[in-house]
Amino acid sequence: CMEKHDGNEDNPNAKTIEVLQQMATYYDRIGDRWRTMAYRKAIGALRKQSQLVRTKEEARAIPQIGDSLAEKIEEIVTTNRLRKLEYTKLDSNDQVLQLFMGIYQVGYPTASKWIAQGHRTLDDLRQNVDLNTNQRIGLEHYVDFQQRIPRAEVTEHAAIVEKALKAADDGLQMIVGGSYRRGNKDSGDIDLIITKEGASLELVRTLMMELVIPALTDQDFLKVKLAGGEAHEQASKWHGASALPGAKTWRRIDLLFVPWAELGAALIYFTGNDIFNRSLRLLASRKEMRLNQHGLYADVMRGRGRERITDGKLLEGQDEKRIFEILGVPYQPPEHRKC
Ligand code: DCP
Ligand code: MG
Ligand code: MN
Repeated sequence: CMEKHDGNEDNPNAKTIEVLQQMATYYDRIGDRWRTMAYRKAIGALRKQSQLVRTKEEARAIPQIGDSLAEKIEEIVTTNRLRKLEYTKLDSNDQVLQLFMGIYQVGYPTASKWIAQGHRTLDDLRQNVDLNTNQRIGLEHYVDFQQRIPRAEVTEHAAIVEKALKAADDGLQMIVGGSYRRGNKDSGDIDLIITKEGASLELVRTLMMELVIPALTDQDFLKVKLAGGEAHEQASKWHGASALPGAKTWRRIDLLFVPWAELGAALIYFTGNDIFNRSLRLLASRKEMRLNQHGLYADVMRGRGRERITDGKLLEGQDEKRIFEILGVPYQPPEHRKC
């Protein structure tokens, strides 16, 4: 990944970093943003050390590392393992947590609340919890949404959408993004990036919301809307479920509305993977630039607390390759964008 450009492969703290990374991944998965951040900061700081950090005192001397992480670092170096990580893997509540978090839009707070209320199975939830509409749909289609979608089926869904796009407006264009664009043999959902040459977001959204989505719903391809469409911050997406004609299995589908001027930045964002995106953004910020799904910007003004005051000057939004070029990174084809 991008980290390779930092030349840190032979770090003396490689083992410690590996263990801490597993903890960070765990906390990230359960949605504990605070601990995830603390671990990531510590990992970042350890990467910069030229010596092995052995004791908690040595670790504590590094500003980004607090007491509790310092103790864990000493434990890893002296015992070559971390008990906390092993307990974490064995924790049976964690398995229920994972089961519940597999429901569409159910995150750590909701899942852990249900566990605290004594629920342990999907049937418990069905019978005893007052679920909202999306949670109910997510639960009804739990098995569907958990299944990987074979690449060939993603292609078929995309072809149906493409046909509806052309019928609504000849100029509408579609690119299959996400794991499919990275060349994966199966995907968790179907990510379709939709744009039109020269068009604003407003135009793409109007065509989609007024023509394409109603048509695809009428022909019974789109089954249900889960999010998107109207409210301002959701204006550029439509999340829902689709099924091939005659098929019983519903698939998760994300339609992403993109103005022509932002296509390159949107392609990078929606191709991922998410870790690749994070490392590319970090690289941009190190070069005093900012990358998001709308574009690459320079001269971002920041206040005293590093908070952003202005977006800065747009350097590039339209051309995906040009964004890599300005960042000074060799162009990575989508198949290489896995970290
Ligand atoms: N994305 C991101 N950060 C997130 C969520 C998404 O950068 N927190 C970007 C990168 C993803 C892309 O959006 O590749 C699509 O998101 P998906 O959740 O659909 O993930 P993938 O398509 O990569 O994988 P999957 O096969 O599980 O759908
Ligand atoms: Mg996807
Ligand atoms: Mn998606």
